[in-house]
Amino acid sequence: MKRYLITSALPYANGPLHFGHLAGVYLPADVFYRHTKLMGRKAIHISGSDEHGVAIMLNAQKANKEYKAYVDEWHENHKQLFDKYKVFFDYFGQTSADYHAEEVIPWFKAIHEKGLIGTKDSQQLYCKDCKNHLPDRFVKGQCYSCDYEDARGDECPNCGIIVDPVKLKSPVCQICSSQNIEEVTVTQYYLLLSKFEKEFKEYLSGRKPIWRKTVFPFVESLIKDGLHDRAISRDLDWGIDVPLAEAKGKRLYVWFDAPIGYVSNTKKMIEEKGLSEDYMKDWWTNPDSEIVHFIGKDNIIFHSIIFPCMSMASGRALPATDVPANQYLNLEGKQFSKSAGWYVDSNEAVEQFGADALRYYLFSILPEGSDSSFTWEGFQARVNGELANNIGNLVNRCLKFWAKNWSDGLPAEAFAGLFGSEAETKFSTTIKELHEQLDGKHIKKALETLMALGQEVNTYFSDKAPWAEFKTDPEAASKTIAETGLQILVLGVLFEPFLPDLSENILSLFGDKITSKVKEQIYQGDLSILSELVKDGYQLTGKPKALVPKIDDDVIAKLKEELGQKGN
Ligand code: B3M
Ligand code: ZN
Repeated sequence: MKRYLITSALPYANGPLHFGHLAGVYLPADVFYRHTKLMGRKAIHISGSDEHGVAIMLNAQKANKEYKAYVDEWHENHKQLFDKYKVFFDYFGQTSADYHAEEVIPWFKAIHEKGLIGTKDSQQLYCKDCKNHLPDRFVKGQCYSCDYEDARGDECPNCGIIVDPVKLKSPVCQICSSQNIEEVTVTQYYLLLSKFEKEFKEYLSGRKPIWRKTVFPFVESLIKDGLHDRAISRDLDWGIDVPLAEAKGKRLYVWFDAPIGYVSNTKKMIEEKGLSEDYMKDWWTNPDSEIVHFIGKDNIIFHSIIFPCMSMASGRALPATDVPANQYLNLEGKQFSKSAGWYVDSNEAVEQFGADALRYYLFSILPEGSDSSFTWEGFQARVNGELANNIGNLVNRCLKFWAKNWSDGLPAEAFAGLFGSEAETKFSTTIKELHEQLDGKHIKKALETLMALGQEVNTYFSDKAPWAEFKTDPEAASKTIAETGLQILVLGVLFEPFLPDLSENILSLFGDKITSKVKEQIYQGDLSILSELVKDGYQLTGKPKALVPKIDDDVIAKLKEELGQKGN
């Protein structure tokens, strides 16, 4: 049976996560994972903190903290944020932990033994004042391509080129701000991708039908003049040692060890849960595994070229099945930037509005095919106009009326009209459509499909007006409530991947007859379980309360004002 290895990009333990990270990676991965599990398939969701690299070293130094203490703090911070947004991981580990290095070493050795890692001399900048080598972000200067003043040693944020740091004009050391910089020759280890071109291209051609239109052609364009060797070592004092006796003092480049984190964290998960599985045989090298990497578009090269090559070359993992990379989410039209104050604290937001409202809005603007933008007004409009009006209200009106007028339960006959009805058929076909969309990772579309169904139920219910019906024909009203109520139960189940809290709140009103097995059966579209459930009538448990609070204008006005002030 197929099993799903779902991974989310390991966030750098280096600062707060904003809506862009959540919408670009973690929320879509969470929906896909929850959907896959509800379908009764075997799946795990793996991620963890990415804790090496120059950016982290610089920020830890600025914060006057030890590297390990610094990354541990952000690791905890991110874990708590994911909990609040109801993003579930089977394991969320750390790349600075020993178990991770223990997995990275055999990868390096296996690739090295195949002759696919070698040394090369290259030019590097060296700060004569603080006596540090200056790779990547340790140096800034003027871009040689677009003249932008603040280009980094790894990339130019203005024109987007991958920067060769020795070519930067007027380079400045980012550790001590000195300009007393010279060029020196250093030996580094390289991943010899140029020798692996044939194997990679063969693999890539098989991916064409599966990968997104925003991913596959981009990957093709990246390799149009062949695969290039890439340096995978650095002269730094934070990172995993290059595991060769002659490589004293060299550390692995962060992007070599980070993706192996998916594998090391799977191993650790199995160990901690005490499972009898083998992380390689059962998961990473199992031909039945679908390996799905959720990432943002800036990580495509690593997940669709470099890590697949590393995986195939080492024989320690199969290459990715799918790389559903998303585009960027902006904030009111401009890129999120903490330093420029153009930024919303995602932790404060979830404390204020809860996971349902934010998840709902973020899914509705998911940057799947193109960049999109978070706006406070959009948030209010979507939550109030769609989620609260069509779903929250419907559930509230119907189930309250049920609880009030049939507190001992509705009789079996009241439900009968739903079975074999058009509404039931509509549910069945929509559920199939939903499955297809979610299997294809079209999450935004899937939510639209589900909301359209909810809206139909809502319209039907409003048109029937059971509160008026009740006065003249209570039996007719009981049918309306029973049939709508059952549809709400199904909607509640279908909402689980998107809005797990809302789903749980709805289902809790239906009591403990809704076991996880019943839930799965309904989710999978087997509606025959419904007649079974109501065969002796059905009684609600608990009192329905407002599920989706509306967001007031003045709350939004205040948030917009705060944003304006921060951004100035
Ligand atoms: N930490 C990049 C990022 O957060 C990086 C992803 C690693 S995935 C192996 O954008
Ligand atoms: Zn310096």
